[in-house]
Amino acid sequence: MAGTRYVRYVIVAVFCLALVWYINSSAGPTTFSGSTSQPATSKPNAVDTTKQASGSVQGTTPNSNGLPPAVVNGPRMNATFVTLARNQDVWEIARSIRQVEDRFNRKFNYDWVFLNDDEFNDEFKKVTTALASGKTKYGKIPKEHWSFPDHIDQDKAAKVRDEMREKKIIYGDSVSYRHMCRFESGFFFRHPLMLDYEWYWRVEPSIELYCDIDYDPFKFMADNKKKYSFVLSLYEYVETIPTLWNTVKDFTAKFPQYVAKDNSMKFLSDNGGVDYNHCHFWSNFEIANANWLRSQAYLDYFNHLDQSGGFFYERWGDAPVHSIAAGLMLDKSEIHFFNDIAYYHVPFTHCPTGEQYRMDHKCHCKPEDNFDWKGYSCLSRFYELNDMKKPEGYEKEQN
Ligand SMILES: Nc1nc2c(ncn2[C@@H]2O[C@H](COP(=O)(O)OP(=O)(O)O)[C@@H](O)[C@H]2O)c(=O)[nH]1
Ligand SMILES: *[C@@H]1O[C@H](CO)[C@@H](O)[C@H](O)[C@H]1NC(C)=O
Ligand SMILES: [Mg+2]
Repeated sequence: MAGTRYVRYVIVAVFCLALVWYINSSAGPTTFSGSTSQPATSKPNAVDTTKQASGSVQGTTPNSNGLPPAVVNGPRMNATFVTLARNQDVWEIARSIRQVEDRFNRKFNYDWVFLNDDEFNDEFKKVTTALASGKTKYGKIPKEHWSFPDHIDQDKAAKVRDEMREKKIIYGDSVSYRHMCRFESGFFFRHPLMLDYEWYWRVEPSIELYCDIDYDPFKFMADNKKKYSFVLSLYEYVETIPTLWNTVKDFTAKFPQYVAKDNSMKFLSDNGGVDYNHCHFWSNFEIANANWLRSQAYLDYFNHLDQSGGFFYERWGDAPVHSIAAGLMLDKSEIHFFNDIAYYHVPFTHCPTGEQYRMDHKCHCKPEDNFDWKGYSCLSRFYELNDMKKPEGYEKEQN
């Protein structure tokens, strides 16, 4: 035992001496100029940045070894990013755009539509246009899409907000949050700027993307006949939607022709549709087909819900509204789970299960943060409904 310890001391001492010699022998102070990514053992001091910038460096030749193209070639889909935001969200959305561009869009350059109930200011436009690689467009939401419909009883709505404030229900006392949820449920896809596109990818402020996306998810959706997609799913706060399911049942009784034969009822209900289990796709991320939302079926659905007043007499979120529509009116094969889009929106993370997978896609999320298999996630139901095999190691991520 004592012998091996002695040998270890000698090795450590020799290593330290070698390190000191190496540091002393490298000419000049050690600088870490960010642009090169050489292994730590090769000396960066040979790079003269003043010459490099001048453009005609002696002995410099283009790399003809076939580096991959900087931008992905091939067709683009008729698609856009869409963000609803206020002027004061500018730095939060700036972070989101940076991440989406770094991980995906710098290679694809899709457009970006920004919508607001107010006029966007110059700073917002300047910052977001500078960060986005595609065309940026800014739209003001028409008043009718962001206000109380005539049939809403204002006193009744105000009383509900007071009650919800007392009960400390999240956003329960907010008028603007209700307008936002109603707008995202029934109007954003009908904004004039959105009519130019078939596909959209919704992005909110302060989200994160954790893995490279090296292919085009819009094209994937089109090629595989998908209409709606998600990355996180969970249970809705029941206090915000007490009568939503009954209102949906009235709708399907009135319009049975809109219910898909091979639907995802098993994701939404544990007793064949009698009760809602509150599972929904988290709609702050969505890649979906806007023409589906513009279909008569979806518009009839939205109008039916809107007439009931639940956006104001309760606090219906666009997540359960979209999810129930997708779950009942789409074929279950038309809904896609994007396992490869690692994502964060406070407070939940989708970090793909499996180390090899995360390495291959250059992910930087913390595996323990993955919400997929936790008790409050609905992803298992989606897997079971669609006979999908859960990834290896998922059991270890359940707690
Ligand atoms: N223009 C505008 N956007 C809003 C308003 N309220 C929320 N949003 C946007 O609507 C989305 C959802 O709002 P957020 O505060 O993130 O809600 P949460 O994700 O449910 O906590 C985000 O993209 C916000 O920027 C509003 O009053 N005006
Ligand atoms: C894109 O899709 C929208 C909605 O379907 C359509 O109106 C528009 O003409 C399409 N644009 C192109 C270039 O195909
Ligand atoms: Mg949000």
